[in-house]
Amino acid sequence: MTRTALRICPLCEATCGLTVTVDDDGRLLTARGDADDVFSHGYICPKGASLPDLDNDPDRLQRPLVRRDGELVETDWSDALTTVVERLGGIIGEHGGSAVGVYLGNPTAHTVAGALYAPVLVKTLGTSNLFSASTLDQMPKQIALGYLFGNPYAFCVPDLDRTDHLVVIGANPVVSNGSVTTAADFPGKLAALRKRGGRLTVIDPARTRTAKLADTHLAPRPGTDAALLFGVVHTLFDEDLVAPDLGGIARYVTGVEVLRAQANDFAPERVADYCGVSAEAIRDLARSIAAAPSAAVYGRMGTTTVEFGTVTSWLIDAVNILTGNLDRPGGVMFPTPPTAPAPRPPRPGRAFRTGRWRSRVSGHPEVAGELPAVAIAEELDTPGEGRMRALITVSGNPVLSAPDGDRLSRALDGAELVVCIDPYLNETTRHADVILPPPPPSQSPHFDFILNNLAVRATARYSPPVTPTDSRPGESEIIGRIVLGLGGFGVDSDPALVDEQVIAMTLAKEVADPHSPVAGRDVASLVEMLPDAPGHERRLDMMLRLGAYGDAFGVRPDGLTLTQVLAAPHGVDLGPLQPRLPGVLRTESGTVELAADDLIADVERLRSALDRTSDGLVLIGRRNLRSNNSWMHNLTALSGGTNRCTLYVHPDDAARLGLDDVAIVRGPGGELKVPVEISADILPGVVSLPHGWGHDLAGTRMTVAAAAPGANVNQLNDGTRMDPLSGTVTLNGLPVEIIPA
Ligand SMILES: Nc1nc2c(c(=O)[nH]1)N[C@H]1C(S)=C(S)[C@@H](COP(=O)(O)OP(=O)(O)OC[C@H]3O[C@@H](n4cnc5c(=O)[nH]c(N)nc54)[C@H](O)[C@@H]3O)O[C@H]1N2
Ligand SMILES: Nc1nc2c(c(=O)[nH]1)N[C@H]1C(S)=C(S)[C@@H](COP(=O)(O)OP(=O)(O)OC[C@H]3O[C@@H](n4cnc5c(=O)[nH]c(N)nc54)[C@H](O)[C@@H]3O)O[C@H]1N2
Ligand code: SF4
Ligand SMILES: [Mo]
Repeated sequence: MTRTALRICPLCEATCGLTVTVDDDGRLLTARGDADDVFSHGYICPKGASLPDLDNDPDRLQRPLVRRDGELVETDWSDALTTVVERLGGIIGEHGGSAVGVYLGNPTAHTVAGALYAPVLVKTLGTSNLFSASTLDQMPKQIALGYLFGNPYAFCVPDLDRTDHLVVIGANPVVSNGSVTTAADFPGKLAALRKRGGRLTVIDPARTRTAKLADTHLAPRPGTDAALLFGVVHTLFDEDLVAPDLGGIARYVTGVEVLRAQANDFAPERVADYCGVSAEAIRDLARSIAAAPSAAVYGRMGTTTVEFGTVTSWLIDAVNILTGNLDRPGGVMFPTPPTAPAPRPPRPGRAFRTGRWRSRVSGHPEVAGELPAVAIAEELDTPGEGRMRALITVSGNPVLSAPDGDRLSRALDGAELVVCIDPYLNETTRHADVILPPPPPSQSPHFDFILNNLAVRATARYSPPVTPTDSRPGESEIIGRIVLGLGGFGVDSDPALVDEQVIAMTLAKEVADPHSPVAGRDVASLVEMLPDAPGHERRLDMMLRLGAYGDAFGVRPDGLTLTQVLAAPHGVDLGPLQPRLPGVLRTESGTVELAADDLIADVERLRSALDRTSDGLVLIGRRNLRSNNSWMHNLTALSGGTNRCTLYVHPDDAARLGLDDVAIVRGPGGELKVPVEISADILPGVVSLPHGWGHDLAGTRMTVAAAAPGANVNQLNDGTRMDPLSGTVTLNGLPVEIIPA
């Protein structure tokens, strides 16, 4: 007998609704797109279709591992959690909370545990050493948002369903399925754009699958987009193309004249050589954005993990603002997720700042509460006062995903304690003293607390576990029990205590806020209205009820509650993006600050780069549809074919360098031997290698991945090049030398 169940796919930002079949033992058999899902309407990609393989992967850890006499051996949960809490307690007692670092990896953005419980763990530790994949990814965007809107989480996303001109810079959504913009079926949305007569422009040094769909494809030299975008800003002023009244929001915007003055030095004719794009093409780009009834400029990895990441991210939104496309349908808009607190009247905030503290060794400024991931190794391996002695990783594999994994490996071996919450014994977790494996997706609840904040359409969709968790704790419970243990309650106490504390604190704050939909009400009677359900469901119900669409605990009887969401297994549709200015603004001035001092100061660095002459090769990354960072190479169904770790080289470069099958690539951090794939789809002077490979390290248990290990591109990177405003390391645009092997 098989039954079917619905699941939101937890594997990428597209959050597709899937229909899975399950056998009597609770094993997933198949997965296909759920045609009735209100957000994804049946879309699925090869990774989603492989969810059963991932769920059933025999290499997935079933029980905790603890290091005894140098070996990782299986143990029971009580022992593993007690060991973690006792050893953490000892280190914190002796050296303080900051002696324990935390690294949050990519899947924390997808799991309930990552959204609701990881922050409680970080707070309980009281550590200033928080790291995440964000500083290998989108942090520059967040810092730019902080300066522009006063809130590094005020993401504005392209209104894909309504735009007339989409400009994609340094992103390949046909392969990645979109990022920092949650939209299921991105390829379908691009096709729909073309069908309604809209335009697609792609700016990318590689002729990617997305670029192949474009009306216009510009191929700049890697790392030069900030100058190119300044050329666009210059043109908008120069040719009088700035939208009258900025499309109706001019009263909320300050700094236009400062930006105009800055753009003076960046005429397209001045930046063309540096960018490798003609002045006329840059002017045409500006004209076509300004002329479109609506347009949205969207940037991703190729605009953030680069030398001028924050300035690039800022200028993307500057172009959106100047062309009247911020906060209007078809432009870029701020989503209203169902679990964010209901909008309040606009209020000025405090000036957005970074550097509220600094890293001990290199003095990197704190950014949005974090320190650069690239600093983990040096914080662990540099002796002295304030040294980080332990690291907890939650769903991360920084040995492969961050620069110089060899140094990080040594630093982890030298640490007093390494705890990994992770289902695999991989390149990072092999260094653990304790590995705490969460159950597979089918046994975990799913709600997109984080990604709904980036979604191009508002929905509320919840997947309870397909099968009840077997005897092992869920990931929320694992973290909850560590938190309780550190708080002196004992690791075997009921993790619901953590939830009840969060609920009590949240509601106390809400009832005291005169603008809250529950202002002045009694906390105890609100708590009583929450369902008799697991802690995360009680929190979800509370958040929905306090949210923009919520029932405000009975005040709006038609409003959203968890009961309503559970009654709609394909999801509740909450409609298209809505204008949110000025309510979202939290800058000190209460305006969109188009020319923050720190951004303007960094323009100087860009100016001095314009005259740089470089004729060397530069390395960029690429993604494959059947891969996901470092951890899906263990599934046979996704391996092989085009998903291989090869170096793309333009035929002219290959001929010049005398390359055939295999090349040696030398970067600032080391060298690698890699197979060559000659491709005219990459710009001459540019080569690309995917990341997340290098599965040949000793001590892992990922059998399929180890059979075709590939090479770790991040071993070429010494991590010293970074965007200083965001602490984000340069992953795209690394200088390399290549010789035949
Ligand atoms: N050169 C180069 N480097 C890059 C990039 C690049 O483009 N080029 N991309 C960067 C980007 S964008 C990112 S996001 C980072 C990713 O960096 P990381 O997040 O450090 O690495 P991932 O490969 O995503 O590893 C995810 C880990 O989570 C585990 N995991 C999977 N599911 C779960 C779960 O449900 N719970 C728990 N607890 N663990 C789980 C997996 O086993 C794996 O160990 O890599 C970055 N590194
Ligand atoms: N199939 C698959 N999907 C994924 C992932 C995966 O590993 N595989 N990873 C997920 C994660 S964690 C993320 S963050 C997203 C990333 O999502 P995307 O950013 O859409 O994915 P990338 O393939 O990294 O696209 C970056 C593009 O930037 C280009 N580029 C590089 N340097 C420059 C530059 O200097 N300027 C310009 N203009 N372009 C440049 C590259 O050629 C590449 O096409 O994808 C997510 N989805
Ligand atoms: S696009 Fe992303 S969310 Fe959708 S099925 Fe594929 S991996 Fe899952
Ligand atoms: Mo990412």
